[in-house]
Amino acid sequence: MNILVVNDDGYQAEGLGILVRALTPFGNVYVSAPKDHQSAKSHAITIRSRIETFMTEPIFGSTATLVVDGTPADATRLGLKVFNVDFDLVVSGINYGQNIATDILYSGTVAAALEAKILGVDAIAISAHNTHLPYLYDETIKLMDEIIEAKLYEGPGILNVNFPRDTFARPKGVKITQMGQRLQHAEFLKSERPDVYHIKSSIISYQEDLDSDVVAFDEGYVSITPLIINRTDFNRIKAILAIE
Ligand SMILES: [Mn+2]
Repeated sequence: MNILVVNDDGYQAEGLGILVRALTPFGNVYVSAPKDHQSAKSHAITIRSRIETFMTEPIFGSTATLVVDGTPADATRLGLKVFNVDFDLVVSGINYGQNIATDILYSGTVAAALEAKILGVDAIAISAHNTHLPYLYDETIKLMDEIIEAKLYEGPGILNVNFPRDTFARPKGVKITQMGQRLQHAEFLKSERPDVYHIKSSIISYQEDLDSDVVAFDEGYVSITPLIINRTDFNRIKAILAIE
């Protein structure tokens, strides 16, 4: 297999190294990653300025490594273009920090995977509460083995994978989940200047469905949520048409 690894934490991130090392048993692993930290940049793309890139010494046992002075989605676009390779799979991560519920909307990790799918390559996004978890390397190999063996990565959208809360010594298992409802509330912190703002995100919890990624995260399971690109609310189309 030819696998492209991308991320949003930057090419020097610990989680990227774990992912690359975990994927090398499955094929040739190429890396295209942002030069700097690009978390919460969502699906931003650079179209009004040029994007500088450089090839660096292949990192963490990869075949080749491209560093992109741009966003996560830029890194996906350039990785697929610059390496003269037919990629079978793009894997994004492993992100430092979970991407569950509405985190997904802000996530550069998820967007980098979605961008691959938009460009016609199957993709998986992987995130963890933190990337220092000792089991992360072993469990990622195990998980990727199951996903690749069963070709679970093939589909109309991407898979969004999250490792559970870091209070668990190991994941209890894997659950197929749906996106939860939990929200990030913008909290305005005190600032010395009235024209300077410091906005922090704080979590607003909901009564979640039992099969949500939030519940799996809190209860110690790896969650796999299939995500699609088309956001149309088909039920609402039907409801509106029924009124007319
Ligand atoms: Mn990140």
